[in-house]
Amino acid sequence: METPQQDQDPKQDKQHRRPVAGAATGVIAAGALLGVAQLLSPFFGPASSPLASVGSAFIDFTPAWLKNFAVATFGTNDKAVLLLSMAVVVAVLAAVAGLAAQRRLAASAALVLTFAAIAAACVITRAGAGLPDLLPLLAGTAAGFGALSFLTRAQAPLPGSGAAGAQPSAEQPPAARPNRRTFLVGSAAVAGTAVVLGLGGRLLEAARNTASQVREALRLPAPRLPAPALPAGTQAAVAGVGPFVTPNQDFYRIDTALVVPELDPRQWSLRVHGMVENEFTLSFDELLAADLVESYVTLTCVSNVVGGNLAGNAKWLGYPLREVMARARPLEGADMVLSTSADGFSASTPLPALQDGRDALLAVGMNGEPLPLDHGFPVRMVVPGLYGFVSATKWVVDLEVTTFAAKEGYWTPRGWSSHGPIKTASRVEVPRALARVPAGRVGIGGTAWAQRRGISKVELQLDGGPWQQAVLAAEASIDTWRQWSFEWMGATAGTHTVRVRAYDGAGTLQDERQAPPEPDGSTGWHSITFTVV
Ligand SMILES: Nc1nc2c(c(=O)[nH]1)N[C@H]1C(S)=C(S)[C@@H](COP(=O)(O)O)O[C@H]1N2
Ligand SMILES: [Mo]
Repeated sequence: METPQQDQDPKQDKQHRRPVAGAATGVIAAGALLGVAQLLSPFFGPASSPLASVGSAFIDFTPAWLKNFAVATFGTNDKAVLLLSMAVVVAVLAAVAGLAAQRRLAASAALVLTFAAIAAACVITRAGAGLPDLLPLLAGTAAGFGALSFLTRAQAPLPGSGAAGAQPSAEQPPAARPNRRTFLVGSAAVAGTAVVLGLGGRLLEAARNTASQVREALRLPAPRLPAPALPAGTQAAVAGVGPFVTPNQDFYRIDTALVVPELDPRQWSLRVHGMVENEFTLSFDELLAADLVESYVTLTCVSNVVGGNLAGNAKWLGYPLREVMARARPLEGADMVLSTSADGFSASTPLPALQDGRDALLAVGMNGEPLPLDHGFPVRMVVPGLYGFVSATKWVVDLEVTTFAAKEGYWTPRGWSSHGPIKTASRVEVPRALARVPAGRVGIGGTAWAQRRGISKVELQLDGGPWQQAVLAAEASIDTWRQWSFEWMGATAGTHTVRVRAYDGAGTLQDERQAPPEPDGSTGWHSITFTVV
């Protein structure tokens, strides 16, 4: 065995390396924990993945200002940013546990157990989670702690009683060469195993993803009532304005689901209950066998800022919610339908919006194909005229007829409104902000929307001059957005500002006052600056 020769000399670099080794040990052990959990979680429910559940719980605690900041700053990349931040936090906590282990394994064990307990609380409070969902975390924690103590021992001799602290002293010699090799080889082995287990878990997960397999094979029935053909000229006459119908892969995605729910339609059912005369459940087959209709509806997110792109227009295929309500027969006094998704999100939709004849749908199809998984497969709600957070529940499994006084949707206790009618909005899409365009004729164009009311006029203002009327593209319906354009003939060199405003179908002018998205949708007139060269 190695014996202390001197306090400093050859071991000094070793001493300097120790904190790094401790931190690395913690990070590698966390990798082992996550790798084992990842390998096992495909055999349990979606909540059993500790990272996913911790992230989801974090999202659930996100207040309006933070959600708004995240969406405004990162847009639809908000989840990637969250995952990256989580990775950093996990690495830091793991490094702390690794450093603690160098001093006292017991202290580190207490830390690891605390982290595991917090993760367990996140797992078990997820929608649809049960006790077995804790098993991947438990097994992972055991493996992670095993790796931590093994690699800590391999780094250096532990202080004998634990009381001596980490600093090598004359009585507690620092590690010598053989241990160092054990440590490096052990670290590589544990890290490699963790990566293999994690990747194996991913493959297993993909293999067990019946939702995407069933979706691939699914043929949707033809609608009893197809959408009327789009009128000619819904696309604005200038190049560069987005497509009138948003392709599925370009459709904005906003939700609280860190991991997209994978629902097997054969197991899916919708429970309709609450203040109704007739409670019932609907299976996917029953839904497909019903009289489906098709409708173009523009969805909008309440988090959209002035000029933002959290809006999309699609042709939806679905079963009218008015038929669902007619079968349920709501009781006197009910004024809200709380729709809940498989992952626990919920939306409060005014009951009249589901009964007044608009195309409020239990949608199964989007632009001619089954709903993409991340847009709610197999079934979601689509309600014209209401922001998504109070109407467009994806992966919907439960409709409770109730009252606004009795129940709240997901975002309401987090600082957002209980109601969310869509506000009139308009934006400039071409020229792009800060674009440089050639002098002469400049095509200006964009989109405006006021679902349920329609758009009757769009005006624009160049460099603070008089308001001029834009050319409106054809209107598909009052529930879809409407494009507009304007040819500026004599554009002169220099920097210019264009500002836009819309009037809804009743002739009401869009609100000029600048307001942020929370609590019930942004307002203000969009303007951009561009340069003619
Ligand atoms: N299950 C579930 N459904 C949800 C949400 C969610 O977080 N979870 N977000 C809602 C919000 S805020 C919006 S704007 C729309 C967006 O639908 P999309 O992602 O298909 O564009 O979905 C709604 N439905
Ligand atoms: Mo939203």
